[in-house]
Amino acid sequence: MRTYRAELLTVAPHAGVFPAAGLPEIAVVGRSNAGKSTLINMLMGRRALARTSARPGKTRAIVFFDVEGRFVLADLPGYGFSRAPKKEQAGWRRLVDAYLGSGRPIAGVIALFDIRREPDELDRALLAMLGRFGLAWLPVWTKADKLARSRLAGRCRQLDRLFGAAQPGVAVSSLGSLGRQAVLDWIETSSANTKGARG
Ligand SMILES: Nc1nc2c(ncn2[C@@H]2O[C@H](COP(=O)(O)OP(=O)(O)OP(=O)(O)O)[C@@H](O)[C@H]2O)c(=O)[nH]1
Ligand SMILES: [Mg+2]
Repeated sequence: MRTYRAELLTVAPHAGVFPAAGLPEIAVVGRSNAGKSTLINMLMGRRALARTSARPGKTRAIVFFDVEGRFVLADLPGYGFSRAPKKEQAGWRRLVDAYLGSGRPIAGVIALFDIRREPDELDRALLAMLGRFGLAWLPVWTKADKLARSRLAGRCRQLDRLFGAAQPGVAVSSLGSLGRQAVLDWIETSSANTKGARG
């Protein structure tokens, strides 16, 4: 399996400390605990590049990774952490709005959803936000290993209908490499089609 040379650039709790924009960026978004940090590790073929946690709400900042000087992965904080106070949820929105609307060269957004969950109003609000900023997004159904094999294809079709994305979603599991190559291909194509801020 190909692994990637990726390194931590910046942990940014607010827009004032975003790294200088340069390379095309791929943002990873989703509910708290959906598996964003785990997916980044799986894609990069690295065990502990991005910090993961069984406790939701771990990542409260945007974590930027440089991947081989070719593109940037941005691990966005999760939404919908039910015990987070209102003030913190407002903080989430401000940070994510600032990032998505920053005019940085965002090549695409990987939107993660737990394959077992039904979409709710928070998911719809996120998708509305992506639409508002005109960003291309790839749906990714996480934790596919939690579902019986026989139900996988049917569930993916059902989620495709429910989310109504421009393209079918990719089922992934961190226990193996299910979906890994499809997501990597999407990243490579999206970032190749986006000019970085420095041209
Ligand atoms: N079985 C299984 N567990 C997974 C998978 N992906 C993530 N998990 C588990 O789900 C939990 C949350 O994963 P994280 O990657 O930390 O989730 P996150 O979206 O980054 O969470 P926040 O940073 O809190 O927003 C961890 O206990 C992971 O081990 C998967 O594909 N299969
Ligand atoms: Mg995380």
